[in-house]
Amino acid sequence: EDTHKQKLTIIGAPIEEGAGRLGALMGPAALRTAGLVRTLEEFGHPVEDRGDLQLPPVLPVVPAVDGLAHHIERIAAWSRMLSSETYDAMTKGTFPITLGGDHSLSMGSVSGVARYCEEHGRELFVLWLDAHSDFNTPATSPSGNMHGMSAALLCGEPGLEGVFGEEPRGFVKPENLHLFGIRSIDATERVLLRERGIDVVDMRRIDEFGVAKLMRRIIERVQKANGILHVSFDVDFIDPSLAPGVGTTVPGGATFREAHLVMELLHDSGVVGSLDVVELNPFLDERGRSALLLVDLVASLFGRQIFDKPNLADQSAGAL
Ligand code: 6HN
Ligand code: MN
Ligand code: MN
Ligand code: MN
Repeated sequence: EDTHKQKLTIIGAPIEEGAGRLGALMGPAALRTAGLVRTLEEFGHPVEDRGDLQLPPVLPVVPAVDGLAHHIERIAAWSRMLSSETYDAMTKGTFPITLGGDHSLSMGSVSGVARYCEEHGRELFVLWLDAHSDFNTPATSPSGNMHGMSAALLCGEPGLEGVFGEEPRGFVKPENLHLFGIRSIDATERVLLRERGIDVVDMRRIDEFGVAKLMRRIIERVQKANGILHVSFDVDFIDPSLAPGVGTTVPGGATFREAHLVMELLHDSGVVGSLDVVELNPFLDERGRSALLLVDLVASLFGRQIFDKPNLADQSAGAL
């Protein structure tokens, strides 16, 4: 899908219980204050803002887990709600943008996208832009914080079945998950990532080969399969010197241009079908700079260009 004039559905998910520090619940509000909706409209997209969802008064009953999973009933309620929201948005032919809120929301948002893809015979790929691999389970997590478990849940790792219970859910094939920008992996995650053969594009690889080559490889896979790419954007993908508004900063993140280039390449590819913007914690931000940078990056994903894109068909020196 060319994301060009596609209708966008904004889904606010003020969820913070999946993280170790409070404050991410203010994320959707800060992104709106920073001009997210206005910016998307500037690029010609009709926007339907569904506002912020709220937890239902009665939470689902979740059987006890083997290990540690803080606030699993609340995460389960969010996941079930968000899964039907993104599923519904895609079924209506729109592009869902889920605003967080901590990264546990992707359990729901991506699950809904996966359900849609499965029903429509489209192959789903996921680009997980993050400092962390989010591949813990209750049995392996050192913190018990569920924002560190969302990628594992989506790939069907055991121990998190209670999040959806009998409710419909979708899955991501481990071979279609691309972690990108990674620089913090728990020892237990490392084992699981290797066992499952997950593609981990860590910062070392980005340093050596550059964003463009590494992104094209992923984009070409999606294009060849006529697939749909979901982008899950964790603020801590970006270097903390540029985006301090997040609870889990790790030094050595993407630079300003690396982050923009990822978004520009994604825009030009036309394969992106849905987006999460997660982990913005306005309580930790400095004068809104992380929120403003995120809005700017989203603008690049939806078509903002500095001037020209290079002609890939002709890479002779003159053409570059
Ligand atoms: N995130 N691996 C750590 C944990 O507690 O499991 C950090 C997780 C961070 C999660 O950034 O979305
Ligand atoms: Mn476009
Ligand atoms: Mn994350
Ligand atoms: Mn992270």
